[in-house]
Amino acid sequence: MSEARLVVLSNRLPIVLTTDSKKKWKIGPGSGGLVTALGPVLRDRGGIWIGWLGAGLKELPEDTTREALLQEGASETGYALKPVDLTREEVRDYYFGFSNEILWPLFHDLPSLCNFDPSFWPAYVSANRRFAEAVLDNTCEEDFVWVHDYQLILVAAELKRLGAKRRTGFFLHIPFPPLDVFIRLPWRFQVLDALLRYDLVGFQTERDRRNFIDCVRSLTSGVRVVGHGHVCKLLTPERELRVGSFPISIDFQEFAGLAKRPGVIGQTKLIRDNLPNRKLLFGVDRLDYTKGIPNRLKAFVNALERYPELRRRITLIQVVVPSRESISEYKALKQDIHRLVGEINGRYTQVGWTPIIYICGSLSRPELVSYYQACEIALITPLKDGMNLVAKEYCASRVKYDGVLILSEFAGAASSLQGGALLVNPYDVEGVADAIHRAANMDSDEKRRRMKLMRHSVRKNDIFRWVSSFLKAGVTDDLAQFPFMEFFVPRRKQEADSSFFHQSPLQH
Ligand code: GDG
Repeated sequence: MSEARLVVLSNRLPIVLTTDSKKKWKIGPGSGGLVTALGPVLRDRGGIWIGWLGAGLKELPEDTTREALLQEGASETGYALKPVDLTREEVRDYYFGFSNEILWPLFHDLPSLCNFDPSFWPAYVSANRRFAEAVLDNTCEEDFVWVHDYQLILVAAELKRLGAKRRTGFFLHIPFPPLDVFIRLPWRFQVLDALLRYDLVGFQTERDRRNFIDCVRSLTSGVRVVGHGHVCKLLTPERELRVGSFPISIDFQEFAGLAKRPGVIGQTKLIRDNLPNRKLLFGVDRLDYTKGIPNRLKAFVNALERYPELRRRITLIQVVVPSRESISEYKALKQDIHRLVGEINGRYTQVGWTPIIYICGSLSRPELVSYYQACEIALITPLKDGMNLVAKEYCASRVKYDGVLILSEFAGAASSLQGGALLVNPYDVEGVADAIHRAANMDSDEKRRRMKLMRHSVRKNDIFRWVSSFLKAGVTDDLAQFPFMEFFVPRRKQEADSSFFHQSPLQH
C-alpha cells in the first residue's frame, strides 16, 4: 500500500509563466496565500496540484515542450503539477459560461445577472469529468483530494461515476446563497447532490454553512444534522459527511514583513510626499460587479457633497485589476467606472487636488503593500464577498497600528473583523459617506484600539491555521493514515497534544 498524499485541485494551476533574461520560458509558483500555505505541505510528502494551465501555454515557442516546462516548474515548486486539458469550447461554456455567468452571480445573490443558458450545463459536467479523470490517473485510493471552488463542484460525483474511491474535501471560496436564491438554479438538485458526495464540505462563514444546510433540508429528504461547533455531520439516507465553516486568511507575517522592508517604506514615502496634507483612502479590487465599485464612488461623492470640509483634504486611490473581460457585464462595468471617475474628477478637481487617482492595472505585491501603508483609510465595500483578503492584508500591513478599515457587512471578513472595522451597508450611499467622514476624523487612540483588535485576529487566524483546520476536519480521526498531517504535528505528538491545531505550523 502506498503512502497517502495530499492532492489539490483548482481550476487553474497556481503557476506563472515568465521569460528570463535570455528569453527562455520559465514556470514559477503563483503568489497567493493559498500557494504559500499549501506549498510546504505538498512538498513535505510528494503532493500533487492538478489544474488547467490557462490559455498562456498555447503560445509556447516550438523548442519548448510543455512537459519539460512542467518538470522544471515542479522542481521549482517542489511538488508535481498535473495539467488538465480543456478545449476552447469547454473553456467558453464551462468556465466563462456555467461558472462565471451562472454560479458566480447566483452565489453572490445577483440572480438577475445570471445567463441560464442550457448549453452551459453539459460543458460544466464534461469539464468536471476531465478533472475527475486527471485525479483518477494521478492518484491512488489512499490519497486525500482537496477540491477548490465553484468551478469544480461535480468532481466528487464524477469520481464516483468513474468508480473511483477517494477521500475528498471541497472548499467554496465564494458565498453560498440563501434558499430563495439557490432555488432558481435550474440544476439545483444536481448541484446539491454533487456537494453531498464529498466527505467534507467547507464554507467561508457560518452564514454560508447555514444557507447550505437550509437548502439541503428543504430540497432533499431524510437528512439529519448532528453536532455543534464549526464542523457538524450531515447524515443522509445514503451517506455521511462533514460540513464546516473555515474562514480563509492570509500569510500575516509576509505582509507585516514586507511593510518593514526599506524598499516598501521608500515607496510609501514617495506616495505620501506626492500627495501631501490630505488623508488617503484606498480601494483595490478585481474588476467585478460584486466588489461594489460604482456604489463606492457614489458614496465618495456623497461625502464630498455633504461634508464640503473634506474637499482638498481627502483623495481616493482606486486600483482596478481587469478580469473576465470577455463577459459583457464586465465590459459594461469597466465603462461605468471609467465614466463615473471622469465625471467626479471633472466636477471637483482643483489646482493641486484631484479627488480620485484611478489605476487600471495590477501592482506588484511590494507596491500593493506600499499603498496599504500610505493610505490611512481602506474603503472595502463589496456587495457580497466570500471573505475579502484585501481587508486582512490591509490590517497586516499597518504595522504602526494606525489606519481605519471601512468594511462592507456583506464581506465574509466582517465576521472576524467586526470589532475593529467600521462596518457599512454598501448599498447605503449616505451611510458609507458618513463612515468616510468618521474615519477621516478618528483620533489616534481609537484607531490604535481598533487596529490592534483586527491585527490580533488576523495574526492568530492566519492561512496556515486555515489549512490545518480544514485538513484536520477532512481526515477526521485518521491522522496516522495521512502522513502529510505530520507537517502540522510530529506523529509522536499527535495523541498527546490536542491543541496543536491552534498553532501556526511556522512555529514548528
Ligand atoms: C475569491 C473570493 C475570497 C488584488 N489586486 C492586486 C492584487 N490583488 C490580490 C489581493 C488579494 C487578492 O488579489 C484578491 O482577493 P479577494 O479575497 O479580495 O478577492 P477574489 O479574487 O474575488 O477571491 C473572495 C478569496 O477567493 C479567497 O478565498 O476572499 O471572497 O471572491 O490577495 O492582494 N495583488 C497584487 N496586485 C494587485 O494589483 N499583487
